[in-house]
Amino acid sequence: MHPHRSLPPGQQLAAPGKWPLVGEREPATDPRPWTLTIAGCVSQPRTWTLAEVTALPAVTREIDIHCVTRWSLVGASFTGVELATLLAAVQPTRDAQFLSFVARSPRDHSTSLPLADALQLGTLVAWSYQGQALSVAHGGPLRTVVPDRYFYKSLKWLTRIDVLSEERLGHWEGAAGYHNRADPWLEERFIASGITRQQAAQILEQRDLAGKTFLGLDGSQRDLAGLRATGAILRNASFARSQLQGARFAGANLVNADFRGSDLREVDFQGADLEGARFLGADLRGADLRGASLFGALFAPPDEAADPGESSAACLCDGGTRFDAAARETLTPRQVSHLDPWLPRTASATDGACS
Ligand SMILES: Nc1nc2c(c(=O)[nH]1)N[C@H]1C(S)=C(S)[C@@H](COP(=O)(O)O)O[C@H]1N2
Ligand SMILES: [Mo]
Repeated sequence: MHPHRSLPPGQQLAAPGKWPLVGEREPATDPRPWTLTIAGCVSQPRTWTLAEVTALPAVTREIDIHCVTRWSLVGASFTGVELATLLAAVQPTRDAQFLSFVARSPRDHSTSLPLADALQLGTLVAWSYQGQALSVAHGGPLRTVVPDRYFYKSLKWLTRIDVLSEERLGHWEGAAGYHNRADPWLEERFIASGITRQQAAQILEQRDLAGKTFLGLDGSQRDLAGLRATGAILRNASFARSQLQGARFAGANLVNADFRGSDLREVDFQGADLEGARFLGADLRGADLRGASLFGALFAPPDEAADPGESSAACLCDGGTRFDAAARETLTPRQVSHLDPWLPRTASATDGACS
């Protein structure tokens, strides 16, 4: 087992008392009462009402949450029923190899796990967090919590578990390019990019990625000044030590992007998804990060940092670097203390003319 309360590599603690919201924000609107069904390769398919689920033998466990976008929440207390208890009631057949957890959500979100892993990890079907009913935004009335896997394996608004003989990849594991096993201790965040560095060079030559999708693109150590990448989907891209002055990344998905040591002067990051992005040693003078999502983003080395490969320099900002007041709420205390001079105090302080 892993030493209690240590953090997996590349993770930092979320701001104390803050549980970030990730992915879908609410379940599908559906007037029918909540039910949980387990079907597929089982001898006794079954549907439970919510009252029946919560009447099953409950356990309370402290579980560490590790989001792939580099924030962790340790010792979160969840109450629910063990997946093992539910599965014992339906009796998986000999063909049963995989589970697909399906949400009652706008996109019928799903995620998958090998049956053996789901059991061995102690997967919980939870309805309560720190002694309170799970909030709807965090997956209430019912969600799974899978210890020792990145949190995208923990499904909000669970309504069905399909027991399968063959694997059916979920939302993040399929086209989005997230690693299918997702072991945080092995940093299994993304599948390897299918794009070679040479292909990346060709793609970047035009300096126009606007609206395009390239996962794991290697744009490191390049002159990309003025790059157009508005609305592009560039998860896990590397732009380490690149020249990106004046680049346009408004509304882009830059989850876990690597901007270490890059020149980001005057870059437009407005409304971009920068969760888990790294800016150590980057030059952010004049950059605009208003409306960007910053959970897990790294601007200065975290306290926990002992990663020898990590540049130890904090990023550079100036009076022209712009953040929302919300950044103060989403970043960790260490990040806030470094960025303090450039973070607006409160929403009312930024539009003070109203008072
Ligand atoms: N139904 C549903 N479940 C989901 C997601 C989602 O988008 N929809 N996102 C996953 C991801 S990536 C994470 S990190 C966690 C976030 O849960 P939280 O919003 O309660 O922190 O839910 C996971 N389960
Ligand atoms: Mo996530």
